[in-house]
Amino acid sequence: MDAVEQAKSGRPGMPMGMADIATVLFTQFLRYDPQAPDWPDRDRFVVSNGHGCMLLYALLHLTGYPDMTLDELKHFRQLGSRTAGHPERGHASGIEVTTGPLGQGLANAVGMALAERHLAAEFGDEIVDHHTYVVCGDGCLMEGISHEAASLAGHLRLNKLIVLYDDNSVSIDGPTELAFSDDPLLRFRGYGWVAERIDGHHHEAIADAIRRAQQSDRPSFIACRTIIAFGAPTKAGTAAAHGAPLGAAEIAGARERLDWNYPPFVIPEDVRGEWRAAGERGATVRRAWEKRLEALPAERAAEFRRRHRRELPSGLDQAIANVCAEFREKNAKIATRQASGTVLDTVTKVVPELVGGSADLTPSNNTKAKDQTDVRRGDFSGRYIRYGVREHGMAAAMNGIAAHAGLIPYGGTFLTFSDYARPSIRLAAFMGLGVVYVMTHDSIGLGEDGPTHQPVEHLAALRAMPGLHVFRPADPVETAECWALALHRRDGPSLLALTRQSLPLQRREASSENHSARGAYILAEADGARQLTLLATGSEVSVAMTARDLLARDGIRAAVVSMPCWELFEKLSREHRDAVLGSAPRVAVEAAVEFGWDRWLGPRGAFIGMTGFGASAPGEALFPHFGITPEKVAEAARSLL
Ligand SMILES: Cc1ncc(C[n+]2csc(CCOP(=O)(O)OP(=O)(O)O)c2C)c(N)n1
Repeated sequence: MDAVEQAKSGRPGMPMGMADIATVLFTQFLRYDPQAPDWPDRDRFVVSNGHGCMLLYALLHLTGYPDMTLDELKHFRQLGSRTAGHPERGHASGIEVTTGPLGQGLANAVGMALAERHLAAEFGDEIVDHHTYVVCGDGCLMEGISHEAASLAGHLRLNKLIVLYDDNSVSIDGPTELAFSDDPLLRFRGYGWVAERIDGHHHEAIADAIRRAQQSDRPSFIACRTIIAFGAPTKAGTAAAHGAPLGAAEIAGARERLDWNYPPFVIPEDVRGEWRAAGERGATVRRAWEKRLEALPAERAAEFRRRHRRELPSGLDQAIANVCAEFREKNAKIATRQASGTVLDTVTKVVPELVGGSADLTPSNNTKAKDQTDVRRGDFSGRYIRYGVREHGMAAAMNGIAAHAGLIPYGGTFLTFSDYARPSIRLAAFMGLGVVYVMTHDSIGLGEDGPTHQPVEHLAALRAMPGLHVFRPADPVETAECWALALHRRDGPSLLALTRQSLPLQRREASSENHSARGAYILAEADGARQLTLLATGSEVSVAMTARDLLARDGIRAAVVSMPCWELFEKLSREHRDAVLGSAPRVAVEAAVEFGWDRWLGPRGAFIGMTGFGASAPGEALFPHFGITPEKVAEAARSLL
């Protein structure tokens, strides 16, 4: 309450209401070591109700995390402090994931608990055996994502997942009864969890419930009845305490009620000593774990360590080169989704930490490699996750898997449903997690499913997101290259937009260089001095190539630039970009809306693409219907000369 007061902003209610729960958890149960915060077999602790982050910061300080100094607490919510307004992964050790958008943390925790079970199946319980604890509030449970996450966790019986729900019946608008009359216990039991309600201010009751949860064969949901802003004389139990500093009088009253006679930011030595002792408990457990890791066969221990350093195995690049050679040899005329499936068949063999999945579109997304088996309740050794029709839950779980470390998650759906996953994609970008999205059916080219399924604004929307690499490969070889780039990118997410329909092979010449790594490159230079530059991505690269031929027949010299990844192209030097784009007028073609293309078109450019939603018809009929043809590109090009 003092830190919030000092910042003149923040949420004191949750930290005061959940302090008892957190105290029991951090002093009696949670396995952590502030001196080795990234110790792989630590318990994971996620604050899903991230607005209550001052609780986490206080715990990290009290238990002795070196980077969470008292000064950081005093600079809550100030520029450059580790104590941001919501917990941000990377700002301080002990912050497992960025939370704030309600419900995300709970869904991340499902991914963490899943990663734990999978790695335990692979490396043994001696090496991987930890719990995932989550605190969440009413808001997390009201959010739809909590349904997807809890339903998946219940289905898989992730019994080492323990949720402590801040059951305080208050949110921002007032008492939760204004908008919320679910019975969360019934709801979670319905998902296959064990659920109980306890007094969240009664230390023994909390400890007993956690003990029961640790023994459970199902995930556990513990509704802890609490009073928001516990101790505040007039604001406790009311929405007034949720989101604003309490004020001097209320704080003075709380000090009196809680019998706390110290000035702000003063922690008496005996209190600090007890907390530090709790923080030191974990060191012995961690050292014992390190001995067990050392006792593994050297090769297994090295593999475990490699994974946790987020280092790729050496065979990946050769595997990609082999797939590219195979595509060229066969002159593969296949859809890029199919090419992606072929790439996965190969790379999953050399990258054992790759765990795939799809939101119930496996046969369409081509996400399941030949030798992958399903992750199942009771047997987590498989490397393919059936996420069910839960795009948002899948994307959030993948964030949890990536944040957990030891595994690289990828997951598929239709590109149009990136909207259903977007809040979690944004958090992956924010946290710098190396998640890979396999998003197929990337344009009107998908055909008959019609405009609900045909993305038009999605590429623009995804490209607008800082930190996300959006790849739209033009053929099988580019698809393999883009996969290599996505896998090598261990500090941020990548999205592959892939076609349903077959495409001709564009990259026939053998080359050891990954052309897509430049983001955009000259696929076909003009025969002679360049008069025009045609820019295209994905399936429209072949449209541009045919347009180039049409123009050549009229003696017009055009180059085609394939642009599989704008974000990588932007990273090149200006000179390099200028050399690719040239100074001739440009025409861009992409079966999507124009939004964003102006930056590449220059003052004299033209765009061929979509201006509204698609239509239901075979894909081959839709391209001419919407005027996305070589003839239209050539016509636009001629008009610029
Ligand atoms: C997705 C999302 N929507 C809205 C908000 C804004 N918000 C922050 S806290 C909150 C109310 C949460 O209520 P509860 O979980 O009961 O928290 P408590 O009042 O108990 O602290 C809202 C709407 C948010 N952070 N995330």
